[in-house]
Amino acid sequence: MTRLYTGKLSARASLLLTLALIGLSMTASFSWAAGPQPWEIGMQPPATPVKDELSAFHDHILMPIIAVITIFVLGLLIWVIWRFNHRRHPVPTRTSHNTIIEMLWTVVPVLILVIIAIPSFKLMYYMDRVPNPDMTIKVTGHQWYWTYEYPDQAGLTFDSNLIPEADLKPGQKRLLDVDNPLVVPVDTVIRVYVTGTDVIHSWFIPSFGVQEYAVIGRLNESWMKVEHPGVYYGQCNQICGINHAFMPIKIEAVSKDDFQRWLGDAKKKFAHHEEGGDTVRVAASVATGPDRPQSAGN
Ligand SMILES: [Cu+2]
Repeated sequence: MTRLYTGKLSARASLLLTLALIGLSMTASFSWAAGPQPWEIGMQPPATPVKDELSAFHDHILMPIIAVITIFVLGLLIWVIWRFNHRRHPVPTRTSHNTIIEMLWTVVPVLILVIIAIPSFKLMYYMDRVPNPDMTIKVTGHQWYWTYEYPDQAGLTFDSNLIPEADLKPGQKRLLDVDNPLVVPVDTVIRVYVTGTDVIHSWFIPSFGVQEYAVIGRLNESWMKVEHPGVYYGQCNQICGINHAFMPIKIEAVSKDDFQRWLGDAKKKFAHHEEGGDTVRVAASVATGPDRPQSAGN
C-alpha cells in the first residue's frame, strides 16, 4: 500500500496537483487583508503558525492521498467500462466473492486512515496547547454580537456589533465589518478564552486556524500568534438564531507600538462599560436587533 503513494504515480499526481494549485492561486488575490474573496476556491492565506500547519497538512498530506485515490478509482472505473462492456464480454462472469480483494479493500483504507491520523493528532495537540501566553483575550458570544475583554488591561471591555448595510462606508465589507474590531499585537502569543451567555456560538477566524465554541458556563481556550499586520475577518459558525449571519468578527493585527497606542485610546473610549455593565449591552442589542433581518434580504 505504501507503494501506492510513494511511487511514480504519486510524483505525477503531485506535479498535476501543483500545476492545478498554481492555476487556482493565480485567480485569487493574496494580501494580508484576509477575508473571503470573490470566486475563492482555496483556503484563506495563513496568518498564524497554527494555520501554517493546517495548510501544510491539507496541501502535503491530505491532497496527495485524495488525488491518488481519486485517480485510482477513476482508472478502475474506466477499465471496468472498457473491459467488461456488453460487446467485449457478452457472457457475464459468475464470480461473486474474492477473499483477497475483500481483505485488501478493508485493510488498505484502515491503513490510510492510520497514516493520516498520526500527523493529524500531532497537529490537534499543537493547536490545543497554549504555548506560554504573553497576553489573554476573553471573547463572549451573545445573540447576536461579540464582547471582547482584555483581562490584563484593567478589564478593558467592549462590544463588537455588525455595521448595518445602510451605514456602510466605502471600502467596508458587507456582513463582515463591525463598529469595534478586536485589536491585537503581532508576534505575540495570545491566549483566547471563549464563552457564551445565551446559546452556543462559535468564534471562527479562517486565516488564524481558530475555531472555538462559545458555550454558556464554560470557558474554552485557544491561542493565536498573528504573524503579519493586517485585517482579518471571521464569523460565528455555529447556528445560533435568527441573526446568526449578522455577528461577524473583525480583527486588526497591529505592531506592538500601535497596540499600546490603541490601548490608551480604547481605555478612554470604552470606560463607560465599567458602570453600565450588562444593562447597557442588553439594551444596545435590543435596539439594533430589528435592523438586521432586513439586510438579510438584500
Ligand atoms: Cu452566533
